[in-house]
Amino acid sequence: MNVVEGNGAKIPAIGLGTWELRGRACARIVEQALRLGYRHIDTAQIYENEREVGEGLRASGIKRDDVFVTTKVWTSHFKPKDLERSAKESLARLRLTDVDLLLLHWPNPQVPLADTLGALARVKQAGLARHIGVSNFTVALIEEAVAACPEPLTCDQVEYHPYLDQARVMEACARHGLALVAYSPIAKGRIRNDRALARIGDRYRKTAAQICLRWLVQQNVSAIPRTSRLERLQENINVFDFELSGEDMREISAMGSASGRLTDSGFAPKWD
Ligand code: 1BO
Repeated sequence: MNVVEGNGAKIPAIGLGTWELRGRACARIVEQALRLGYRHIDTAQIYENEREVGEGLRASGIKRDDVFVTTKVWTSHFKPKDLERSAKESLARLRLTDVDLLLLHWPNPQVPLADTLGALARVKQAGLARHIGVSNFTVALIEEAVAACPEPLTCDQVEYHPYLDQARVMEACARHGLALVAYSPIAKGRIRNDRALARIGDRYRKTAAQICLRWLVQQNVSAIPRTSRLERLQENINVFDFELSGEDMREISAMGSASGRLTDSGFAPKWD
């Protein structure tokens, strides 16, 4: 299996993102993904689907230890007295005794970061999470988190695709041995209509989405495309039988800009 390493963790290079998947449809696609060969499922408290992710996992018949499961603590549970309880609630919904990776979902300036990271490290030490990390952290926050966390951090999970330049975050991750995990890796579906990527795809007999995912994998990034469609599940994981040339890699990287973000972070806590 192709994996991306982050401070001791081996994260499968392609996973299934479950943001905005709910109910039966979520359980079914998780089950189908695992049956197709996916070994990495990403959920979060705020997605309100941890229960269904656990159902899909059990229905697939794949052994728990063969699947890399990530969940994320929402910002309203960042006070040390809340964090462990909230992690245990996630495990109860998933019906698991631990997760492979537990992330702080979004920076929360209202709680001192060192306090939250101390609590996150204790959750790991208690055996509830095999690895811990962060999500949506900027370069400055990665530096602060690495210095403050009593346990090694495994990754920063951020929005990343060809339209969004994340070079500085990638450099910060590499400096500290963190993996970068990309959410919205096909830019909420926009990549599927990208003419430049489709043109590159013609040369490799691959779709624009596969070119995009391959571009991420070749940068040693783990990508978690979301889909609720079986044919797209198949398409998204079929990216390990070809290699993009250096020239194509550079052409795709040149498409990105600092203003390419698509995620509305309006609901996340505000900095003063
Ligand atoms: C609110 C969800 C952003 C990606 O996890």
